[in-house]
Amino acid sequence: MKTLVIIPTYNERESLPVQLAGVRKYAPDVDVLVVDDNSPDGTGEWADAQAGADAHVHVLHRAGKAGLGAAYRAGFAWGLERDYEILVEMDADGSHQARQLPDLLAKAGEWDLVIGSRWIPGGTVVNWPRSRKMLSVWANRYVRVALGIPVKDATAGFRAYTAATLRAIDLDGVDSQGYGFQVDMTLRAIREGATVTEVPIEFVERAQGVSKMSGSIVREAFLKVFLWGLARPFRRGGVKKSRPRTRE
Ligand SMILES: Nc1nc2c(ncn2[C@@H]2O[C@H](COP(=O)(O)OP(=O)(O)O)[C@@H](O)[C@H]2O)c(=O)[nH]1
Ligand SMILES: [Mg+2]
Repeated sequence: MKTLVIIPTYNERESLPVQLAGVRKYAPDVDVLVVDDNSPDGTGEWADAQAGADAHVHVLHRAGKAGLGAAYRAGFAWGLERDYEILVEMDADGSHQARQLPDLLAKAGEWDLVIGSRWIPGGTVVNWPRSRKMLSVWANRYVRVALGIPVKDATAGFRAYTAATLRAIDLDGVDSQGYGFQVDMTLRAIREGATVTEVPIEFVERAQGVSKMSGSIVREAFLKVFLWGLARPFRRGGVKKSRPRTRE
């Protein structure tokens, strides 16, 4: 299937070369779209040079840092316009390992949404202190209970959507960022009747560069999940008949 891996970047000049080489190695047939928010460190220019030398590589330049969610929305629109059938989200920093991309792609299409999961058997996180692991585990339990969805790692950002699923979602209406964006997209996909599966991944904390996630992004996610959870009993007609199916 015609597949696009979307990699959002902001100051990933050290990480992106490794990640891009990995994707080209482990999934040589897929195309890559780097969505760069005018990184001051020259990530966008570096990506342009790669695109000039490799027809599988594309770059979408945006004016300035507008957040992860906005970058993905623009990347999805770019890919849908060009009739990609599978659209993959992947970080630039090496946390999502290119060698595990084929595991996601193997189930993409068969399932509407495939999530690379840290919190199912076989999934793991490398180089996180216990406190950060606990935050993610409990945040995901909270999401599951508050929203009533069966996904074990709804905040995960390594995932593959079918184009049909993304077309069914009102992408312009998704205004969340960061972890909230991932949960928001998961919930919207399930409400559209998408089938969801999780495949175990080994998530590796970045070795180069710095995280762009902030306390305000975490707080946004917690607040939104709380509000979506409150709104649940009042929702009318939004949930499709077909139940989401998950398996591990
Ligand atoms: N284009 C774009 N990419 C971003 C933005 N914020 C984060 N990213 C990218 O999103 C990915 C995940 O961000 P990261 O800082 O590693 O988040 P963390 O893994 O949760 O600490 C990386 O590839 C970042 O470069 C943004 O505002 N714009
Ligand atoms: Mg990261």
